[in-house]
Amino acid sequence: MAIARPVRALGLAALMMWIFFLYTILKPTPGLVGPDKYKTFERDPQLDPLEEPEGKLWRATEDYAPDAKNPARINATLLALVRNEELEGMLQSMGDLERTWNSKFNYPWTFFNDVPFSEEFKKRTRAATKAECRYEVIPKEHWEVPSWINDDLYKESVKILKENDIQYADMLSYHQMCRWNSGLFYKHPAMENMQFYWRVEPKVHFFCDVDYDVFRYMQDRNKTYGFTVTIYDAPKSIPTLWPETEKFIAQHPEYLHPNNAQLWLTDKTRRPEHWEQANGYSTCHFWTNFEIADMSFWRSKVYEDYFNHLDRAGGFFYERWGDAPVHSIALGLFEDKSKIHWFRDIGYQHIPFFNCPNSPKCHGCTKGKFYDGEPFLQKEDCRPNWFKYAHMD
Ligand SMILES: Nc1nc2c(ncn2[C@@H]2O[C@H](COP(=O)(O)OP(=O)(O)O)[C@@H](O)[C@H]2O)c(=O)[nH]1
Ligand SMILES: [Mg+2]
Repeated sequence: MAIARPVRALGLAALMMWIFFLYTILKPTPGLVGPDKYKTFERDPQLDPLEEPEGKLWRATEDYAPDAKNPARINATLLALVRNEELEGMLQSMGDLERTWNSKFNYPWTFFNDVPFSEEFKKRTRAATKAECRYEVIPKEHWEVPSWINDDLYKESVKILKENDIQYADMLSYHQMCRWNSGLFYKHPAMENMQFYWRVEPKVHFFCDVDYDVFRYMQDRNKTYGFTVTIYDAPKSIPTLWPETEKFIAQHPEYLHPNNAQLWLTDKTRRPEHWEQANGYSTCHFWTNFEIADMSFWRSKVYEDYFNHLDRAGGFFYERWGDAPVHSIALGLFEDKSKIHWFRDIGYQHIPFFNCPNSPKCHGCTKGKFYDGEPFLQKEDCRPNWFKYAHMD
């Protein structure tokens, strides 16, 4: 018996709907396969075997010798703000970075201090590298508390910060350091001709052999900023940083980059209490004690205007705004997020956090380990959000 054409068509449509229905319920759940598993952080990507980045990499050759006639090095420096008293810690960091990377490429070291470096500091740091060392004093106008900061208000504010257990709140130099690292270091005359820097603190560790020129990597891939670790900030150190940022955006909506990472900055789901206390900012930030970056971004009009806005608002002193949330917010809003790179291959530790990739090139840290054991510290890790709202490259 022949089936009428409309009935056949209906039957076919019903079959297709069934197939679609079955596909919908049986298809793999997002977040459980492929790179999505990293977004939910079922699995730390550092547990997976690591390979070098793809594409052309610049290897150590004689053109990277300290005295090479036509050096392959680009305009870049290792940069450390450090006190004379921190010499031993600085030597520890230098030893690690020289062994794993810089002894192959010989980029210069630039040391900054708010007072002159001692002869001992100079002698012993010079002995720790074949590369050139420069010792720079920060000009007073870059370090001193700006004239518009009211001393009484500062003292009152410190009391509140201390009641809220904000570390270093009563240490004026800490506030000065955060401000300098946010918006002044790249204005030092010694940095005038420099484009890239790698920030190094005393007492940090580098674990993995890195066999390519990371500055050229940044330049060749058109990257602005490289990080290793992201964590949440203490929200009570920055209650008005996000509201001030919102005011700034309202004045300059044109500064927002079309491919920004605002959703990363404003995520409420993972740590809602932080978002509440920071008035709309997740507090997730690049941990800036490590940063490899192109200063062109800090020198841009957008960042200059943003930094000046924040500086005038006074939160570097009346609160304890750190250079980490300030840099991170600026990058997240005003830069193309594809220009921000996770250096997953640079094994790093600043107590208590690690970046320890699973690679035979890494020694002295536990492979795939990010934090120092305690569940509380694990909670501070916000890399999953970066992977979710941005990317893993
Ligand atoms: N020269 C100098 N360096 C400082 C001063 N305060 C902080 N630093 C440096 O700034 C960086 C951050 O300070 P640190 O005490 O490590 O802060 P933490 O990492 O937030 O605990 C380190 O490289 C310090 O050596 C200061 O008053 N003078
Ligand atoms: Mg430190």
